[in-house]
Amino acid sequence: MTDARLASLSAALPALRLLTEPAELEHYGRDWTRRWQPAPLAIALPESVEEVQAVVRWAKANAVAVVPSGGRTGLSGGAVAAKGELVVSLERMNKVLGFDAVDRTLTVQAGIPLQLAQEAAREHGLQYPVDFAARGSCSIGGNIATNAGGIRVVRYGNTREWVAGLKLVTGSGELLEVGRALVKNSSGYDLRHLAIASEGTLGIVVEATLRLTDPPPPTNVMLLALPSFDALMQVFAAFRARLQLQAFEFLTDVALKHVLAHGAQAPFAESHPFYVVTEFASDEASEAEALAAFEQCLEQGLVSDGVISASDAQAAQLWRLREGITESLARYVPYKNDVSVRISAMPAFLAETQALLGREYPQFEVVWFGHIGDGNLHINILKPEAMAQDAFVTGCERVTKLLAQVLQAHGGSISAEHGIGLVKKPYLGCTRSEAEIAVLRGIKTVLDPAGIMNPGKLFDP
Ligand code: 2HG
Ligand code: ZN
Repeated sequence: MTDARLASLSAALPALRLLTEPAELEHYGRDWTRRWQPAPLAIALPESVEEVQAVVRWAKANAVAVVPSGGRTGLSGGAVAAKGELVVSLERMNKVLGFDAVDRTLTVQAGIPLQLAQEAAREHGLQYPVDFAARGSCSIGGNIATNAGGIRVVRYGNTREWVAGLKLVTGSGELLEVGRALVKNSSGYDLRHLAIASEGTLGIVVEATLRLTDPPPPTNVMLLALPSFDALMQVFAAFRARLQLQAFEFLTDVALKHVLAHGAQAPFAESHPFYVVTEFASDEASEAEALAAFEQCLEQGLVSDGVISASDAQAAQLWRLREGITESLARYVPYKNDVSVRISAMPAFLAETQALLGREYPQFEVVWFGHIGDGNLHINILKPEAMAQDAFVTGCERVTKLLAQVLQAHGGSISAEHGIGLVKKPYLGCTRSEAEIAVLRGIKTVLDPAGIMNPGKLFDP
């Protein structure tokens, strides 16, 4: 260990596990964006809250920037360490700490993967309902840091709704226990909500008490084929009016083409421009309602075909068509947009955005999909193989500036659920006013006075 700072860290905390091998720096220094060359100083793998506090205190005293790290499945660069930062991975803090049947809460260390938290809830006959495709690799801490959403927000809401309390190690190394899992608590500012979606810029979430709910009802999954973009929101309204929707997701034929090329099975003999995957609570009445909604949409020319799952295996197959998209696109190193508007603003926003992207991206393949029932669209632009990454990103950023104007006009957000990180930082102003950003900065100064917590993410120092 030649670096003087690392020698000092090892001397201060001899029991702390530190990784410094080039392959380890590379592995822990990047997230799923794959845009930045990782270059962390080292990786710290603390095992306890006290150890996290000690690492942060050391970092503050030595002016070393800290990047909190969960599963690194993020798509905005929030967990990237490309500037000699100390990555603090919570990977070894991955246990369930407690379950309370009366409060219906599960207390976990923040490094626990989402899927393990979901399974722990199930073992107690309950449900932790936040869910998305990266469930096996992402961590609860990362979910909290980005207020992760996913495929069941239309029914259950975002991560924010399910965090009853949490422990945060601030940029001063102090431990704040916020929320206390109280159902009612009117005692001033709710610091829990400051930590949620703070992207590691205020501190490190080390523990969380998650709210659980009744297990999900039996469900059916339906895949609908749609002839036009305009039909999407009308089909959503028709299904929402008759059914208790657990999910309402959409994808285009281009997205489906990539998932099929990746090994999924074609759902229909013919291809259609747009598809919806919807899941709804099922009983005899709701199956009849679903068919009635389908017939109604068919008569109005809003859907052109449909299939309903007859078994769990078939439901999983239909879900794969939606959940497999990100993985099937990964080899194109896509430029990702994750935008949202109010559901009521969706039709006008969709029309304008479609026109904008059609005009500005004639030479690129553009893949649309997302959580249409939440007003959240994912737009992935695929990099042509022969094109250099830098030129591609520069080209896309020019268009994102225009998209940000459209978002601003419709009162939308440049990041619905992936966070701002490095990728969306230049466009924060389309969603937050200058006055608001000044308040955000002020809050950071209080909780992270030395500016060591994930600097350069969310906004510049
Ligand atoms: C999803 O909804 C994820 O599948 C990833 O948020 C979206 O890859 C993306 O752009
Ligand atoms: Zn998503």
